Amino acid sequence: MVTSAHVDTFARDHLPPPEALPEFIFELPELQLPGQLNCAELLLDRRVAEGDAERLCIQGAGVRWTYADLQQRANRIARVLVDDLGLVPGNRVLLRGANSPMLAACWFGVVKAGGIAVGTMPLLRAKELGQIIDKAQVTHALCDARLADELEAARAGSATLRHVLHYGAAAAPAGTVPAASSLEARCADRPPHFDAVPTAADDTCLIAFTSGTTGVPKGTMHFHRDVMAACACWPPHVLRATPDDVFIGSPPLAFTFGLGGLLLFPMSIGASTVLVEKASPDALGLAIEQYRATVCFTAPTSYRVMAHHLMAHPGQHDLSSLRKCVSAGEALPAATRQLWKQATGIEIIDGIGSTELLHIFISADEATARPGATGVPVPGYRACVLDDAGHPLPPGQVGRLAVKGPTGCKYLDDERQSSYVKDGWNLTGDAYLVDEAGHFVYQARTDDMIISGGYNIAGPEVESALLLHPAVAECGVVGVADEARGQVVKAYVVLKAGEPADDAMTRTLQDFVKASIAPYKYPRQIEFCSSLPRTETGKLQRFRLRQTAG
Ligand code: 3UK
Repeated sequence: MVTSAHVDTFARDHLPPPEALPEFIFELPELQLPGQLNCAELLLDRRVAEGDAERLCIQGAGVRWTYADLQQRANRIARVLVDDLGLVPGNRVLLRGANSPMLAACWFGVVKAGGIAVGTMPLLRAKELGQIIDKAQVTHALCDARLADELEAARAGSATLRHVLHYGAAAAPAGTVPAASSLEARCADRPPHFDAVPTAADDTCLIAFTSGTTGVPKGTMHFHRDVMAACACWPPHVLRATPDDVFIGSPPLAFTFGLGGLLLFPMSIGASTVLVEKASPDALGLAIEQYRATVCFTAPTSYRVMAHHLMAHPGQHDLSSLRKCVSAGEALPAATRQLWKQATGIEIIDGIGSTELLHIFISADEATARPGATGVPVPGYRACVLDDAGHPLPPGQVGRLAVKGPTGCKYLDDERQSSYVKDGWNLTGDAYLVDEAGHFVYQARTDDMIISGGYNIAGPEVESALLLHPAVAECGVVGVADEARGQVVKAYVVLKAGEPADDAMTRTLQDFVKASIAPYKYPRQIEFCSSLPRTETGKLQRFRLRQTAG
């Protein structure tokens, strides 16, 4: 008999009804998971029990923790949550902080105690935190002392959030938070033991809010089994890292790309991870060098900036420790793949994932990577391209990407479930085609397709063409309203330092695009700017470019 350990049944009560769920597939032998499991126990306690106690687990913020160190910290945090703050299994615990070892310990403490971790991006303000707290009915929060203010403002307006503890007060100005709310102080006299709550495989352990560029945030619920399924699919089949690898990267742990790549995946194989707070391309480059990191996760733009830097200042940085580089979050332009290979010799592993599916479901390893294509379905997943009526399209035709596998969309109490899931398929909102060789080729977000003079034009294809020009640092391409053509293609271009933003440059770039892709796709309008609007997870906010264009 499998029984839920959740005393607080909020998550189960707010799952989509069974008929609104996607189909789940568990065909791989490694996806035959037991009905009762706690993913924190499998990823942490089992490692310690099976001989990895003294192996290096997490570095960052001046610390080096073994698996046993992390376990003891997580256990003490679990004890404080349960004994001091009355946490019962199923309660939602908000986590707020930049990536750090302590944030990772909090995640494991919450999940071992049967709580549901609700990660939040550090830059969120009180209003956005308030939306998340209300939607997930958050009862507890663990927060970096330096980020206490906005959470305090959100708590003042919340009927559910009762308990907030802070960590890292030593790094914050004196008096920022009351001494009584120090998580470390409360942990100090706790026993370092805590038996993981024996949750059901389909008890929720995590609610990830989407980094969506528009609209009210959606909470995606993930079960303990989803975490183990994500660890069993892409990492061993595509990434193929080893226990000696040192993981590093920029995505926040509140973003499932970061949670998987920088915490769950390394721990699932007994490897180690580096959690750095500041992960701008410059800081990331320095950290790779400092920690001799071997596996890097970041967004395409970050690879582009790092590559330019490496080539402009040869010998200044030593990134020779790197072995594997993963790109996700948005499409990887062929120009960026090529640039990174020139700068480091490494073929990037591209992968498309989503918050709804937890992690990457289409990808290609170094050997099978093809410039301009994302890859093929990850073992464990199926994917196809459908027309608007939901029928599969033949190779070469552009339609909606549809995916199913062991993980899938489970929005928390949200009507948009029926837009993401149709006939058992997860519809990611991306326009794709499958080429003759079976590679999935990204076109655009379906709502970003530009229709100009009767032609369908994918903005990212025009961006990729522009990025190949040596004067272009970055760019974003959108459709803007036009009386004659419905829409015209407009490019926002950030030039490299010293390049002239004049009419001659406009014509040069237009001719350059016309020479490399179908001429009707060239940007009839080009506006030079100093930066592009991006989300905290590195995604270009095309809707903001469209607003600018009016
Ligand atoms: C886009 C990509 C082309 C695509 C994510 C890896 O990005 C992640 O999750 P989000 O919910 O966004 C999902 C959407 O982002 N996208 C992501 N990766 C690619 N487009 N090529 C790619 N390689 O529009 C997708 O629908 O923020 C990525 C792992 C976990 C994640 N949550």
